[in-house]
Amino acid sequence: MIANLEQTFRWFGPNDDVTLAAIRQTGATGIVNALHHIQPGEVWSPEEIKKRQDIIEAAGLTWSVVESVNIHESIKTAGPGRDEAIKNYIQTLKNLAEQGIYTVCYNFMPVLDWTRTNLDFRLANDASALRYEARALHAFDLYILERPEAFNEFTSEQQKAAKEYLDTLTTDEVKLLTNTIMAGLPGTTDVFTIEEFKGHLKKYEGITADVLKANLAYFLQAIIPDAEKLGIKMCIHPDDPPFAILGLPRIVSTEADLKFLVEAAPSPSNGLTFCTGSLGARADNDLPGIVERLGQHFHFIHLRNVKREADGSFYEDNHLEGTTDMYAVMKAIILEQKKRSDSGRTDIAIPMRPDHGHKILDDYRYNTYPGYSVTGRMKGLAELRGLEMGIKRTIL
Ligand code: CS2
Ligand code: MN
Repeated sequence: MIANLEQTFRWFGPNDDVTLAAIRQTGATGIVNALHHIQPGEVWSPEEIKKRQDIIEAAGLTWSVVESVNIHESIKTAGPGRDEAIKNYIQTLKNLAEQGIYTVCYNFMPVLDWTRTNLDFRLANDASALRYEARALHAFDLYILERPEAFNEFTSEQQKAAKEYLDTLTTDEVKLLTNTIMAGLPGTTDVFTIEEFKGHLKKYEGITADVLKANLAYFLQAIIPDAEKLGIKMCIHPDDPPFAILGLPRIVSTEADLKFLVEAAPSPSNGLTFCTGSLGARADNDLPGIVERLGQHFHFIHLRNVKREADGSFYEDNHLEGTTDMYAVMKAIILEQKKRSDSGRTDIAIPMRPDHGHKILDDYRYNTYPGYSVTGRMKGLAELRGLEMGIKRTIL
């Protein structure tokens, strides 16, 4: 029988309300962690890495994946300090490899990380989910951020829907929407002010998707030779949501983007994080097909589901429900594992996490990062491991 996917859980470090002891009870064996207190562009020292690794191992778990070593903005914009930031990035990779940590996730989303408009969207059973509502994002862009170009980007129908939506919001709700969209990096509670965000947008003037792609290729060509020597497996996380927002380009959203990326610096060290929740928010992404065609580059897998709506909105659904056919995705992943095994590759137990989960049951007692409840994620993980076993026993 072919090895199972490695079951992992994201942990935000000692300040996370979800303890390692709790994570161990979910059945996960691997931890996905980052040193969130170190700023992008700075080196993760061997001491800091070791300190965190010791905490994880003392709980009987393994630090399997780093998510993320974040990319400094100067690398994305090709701004001053880029080469210094790249040098530091490589040093961080060396320090991680020395501790035996080899899988490194990152993303190339300008300024923002993932974006939602509602962090407490209630489903029929009162579970709380994350939601991206197109008209809310448009309302923010047009009338709160007041980005002039937005008026040319949206149809008059979209503008009308956005205005009507905005008119229903109270002052407090406008503030909440603003803070939700302006959230900073995962693992922080930072929120950009409108002025700060406008300052960032300015730095992206003239940075088209093609320019951003060239900057990503520059970064990869600079780091991948070292990563390969170190045995580090880089795996980029796709854009969430997988389309341009707020005037910022996004370039890791489609199968063609993923193909460009792996071809920009061909190497076993230049790989992908396959996130079904992110890629699945686009109707033109064929997820099982992506596994079939690009699965050999996967070093890390995020499995979650979204329910897509006609206007580009979506919410995070139960892991086996929603628009993505999780059975077909899991089956394709298992066939990829088989291919690896048949060809003598040893990386069969690809680390997988349930990514996000709903807030259910006791989750309301914790103050967790949005999407990172313990019980909701455990439910997702439990469903996924059952699905994996069922398919493996049936087809292999
Ligand atoms: C999540 C993110 O958006 C997602 O799907 O997995 O928290 C993700 O971890 C970061 O945006 C990028 O690594
Ligand atoms: Mn993800």
